Amino acid sequence: MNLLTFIIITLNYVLTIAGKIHELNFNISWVDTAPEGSYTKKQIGVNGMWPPPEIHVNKNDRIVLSVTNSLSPFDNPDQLEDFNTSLHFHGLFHNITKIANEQSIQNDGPEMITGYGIPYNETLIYNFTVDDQVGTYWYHAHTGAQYIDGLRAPLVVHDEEKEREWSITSDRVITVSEIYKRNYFAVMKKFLCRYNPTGAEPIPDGFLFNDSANGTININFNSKNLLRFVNVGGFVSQFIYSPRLKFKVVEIDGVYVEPFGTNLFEIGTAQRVAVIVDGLSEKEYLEEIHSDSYYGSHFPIYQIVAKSMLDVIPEDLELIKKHRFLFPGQDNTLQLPDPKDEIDSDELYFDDFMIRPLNRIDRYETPDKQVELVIKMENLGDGINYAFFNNITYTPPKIPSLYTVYSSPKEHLFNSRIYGSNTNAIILEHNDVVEIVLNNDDDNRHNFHFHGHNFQIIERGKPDAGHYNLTESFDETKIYKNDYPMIRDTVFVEANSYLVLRFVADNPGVWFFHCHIDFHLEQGLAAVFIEAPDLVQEYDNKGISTSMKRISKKHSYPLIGNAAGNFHDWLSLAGENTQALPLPNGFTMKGYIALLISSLMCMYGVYTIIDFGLYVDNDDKSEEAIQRHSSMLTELEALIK
Ligand SMILES: [Cu+2]
Repeated sequence: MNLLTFIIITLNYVLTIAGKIHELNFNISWVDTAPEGSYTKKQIGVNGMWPPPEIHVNKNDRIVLSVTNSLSPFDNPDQLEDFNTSLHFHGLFHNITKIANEQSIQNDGPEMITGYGIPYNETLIYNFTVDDQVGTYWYHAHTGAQYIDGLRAPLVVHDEEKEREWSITSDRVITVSEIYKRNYFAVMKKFLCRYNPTGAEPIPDGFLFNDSANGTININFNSKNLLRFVNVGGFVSQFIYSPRLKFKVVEIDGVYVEPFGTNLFEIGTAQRVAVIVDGLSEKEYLEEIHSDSYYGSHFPIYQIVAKSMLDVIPEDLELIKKHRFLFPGQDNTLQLPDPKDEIDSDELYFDDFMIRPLNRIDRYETPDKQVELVIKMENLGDGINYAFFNNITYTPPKIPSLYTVYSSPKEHLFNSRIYGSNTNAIILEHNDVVEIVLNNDDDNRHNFHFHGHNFQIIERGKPDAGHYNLTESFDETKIYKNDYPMIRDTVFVEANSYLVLRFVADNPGVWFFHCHIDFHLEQGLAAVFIEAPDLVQEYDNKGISTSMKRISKKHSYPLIGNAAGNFHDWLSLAGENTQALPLPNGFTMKGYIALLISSLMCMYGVYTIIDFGLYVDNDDKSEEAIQRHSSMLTELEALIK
């Protein structure tokens, strides 16, 4: 090899590893949309378009994304005040320990965890590489429940090698979600209030498939179609059912799995399932449509809503939506048939527990640290129904937790106190094997997501299985169901049951762990893992980004201190944000007074009834009146006896 060839090959290699830089500008504003056709809704779009654009990059590429908040009340009369916004890149790790990658935890994005939100009329720059992660991801706002108004879209990291190996002829993303006719702030106002004491989740007005009411997936003869399903919704889980063409599942949450065939799979909020669908040959197609199949010439896909998650089901809410695969020459205006057999979503089941990752990773053995999180939903003194981990409902700190790590003196870094008493802050040592045990005392399913990590699913109880016995994990004779557990980044715990997850704390950072049912997150079902904060200081050492520094200066946002914003006395949490007081135990003074007044009113009412009943008109001397009085007296005497 001559020198020139060597240089070209080396340069090529370096460039491939370094990846391409994608410079993107997102101007975030209200857009008029009509996804279901029959009504219009103001949704949050990007550069005047809704849905926001899909982002497609390759392995090792860098994304430099400039985001401007233009959510103005002038464009949406229902918006009464300025709002922040933010973006989170769901499933990406932002690993700072690979120095050449120049990563920062700040790019993870959730407001008050890794930074402040972006105020109106301000611009923040996200700058990160996707590193060696590949597969199907998505991005969404991480400010309140904002993304249910449409600020969410797929983010795909292509793996050319794999796509070649699969010999795919098309590669598409399909989103599913729910839609509310009202904006998220109106939905949340009604949800989180004392007049909704049971915490009943808002019932969606409809369900979308690829952001419209009806979907068509064009499919060619002899094709191999990679379809990346993403549930970009904020609430319900959905089943995807194709009775005729089979799905071959190849990737789940950015993790390649041992391929398997199925006609049905479930996809909870934030989860991704990538499948390959083989287009038939023309001959097979003709045989199919001329067979005596119930479906005739149709190749339907049904989108089935998990109705058990809805507290009320309005009569006009369509819970099974019909879409289709369309072969060349077919008519997509023909009426699709209902599923052949009646479908009850309560009876559908798709078990992701026994799915095997393609790269088998042995189960992480005995944990170095076990974290139990007991889930419950309960009302606090303000009458609102909140969600709790270990009796604490996540209440955002006054300083983003990452800034607390950046600014803390070394001696306090590993003291969970500085991250607040109301944030469920959990400190992890570098490279510990960590086990999270979720014991769910609530009679709802919850769908948990961990930022910055995937986890192994070690155990999952069936509904109503009760708590997991914590000592089991340290029992060396314990027999596990799976030696190569499923790995993903978002997973369900069943109602009144348990879930056991394990991961290695090899990604220093400040990572949010929360229910991805957005309403439950807003109720406070969240914790923050402070992982190897010493290494965060060491590797993420450029500090707060220039664009955030500019915003903070203009808006006087504090950048140093503990959760309460204190930096003279780091252990003082005076002035921190805390949850509402508990409901009072028994009667308050106000209650006693109300009880006394209502008792008096009640006694007065009884008195007037008796008085009226025993009223005798002494002036009425008629025969009938005398008769009536004497029979009343007889009845009264009998009663007294
Ligand atoms: Cu939940």
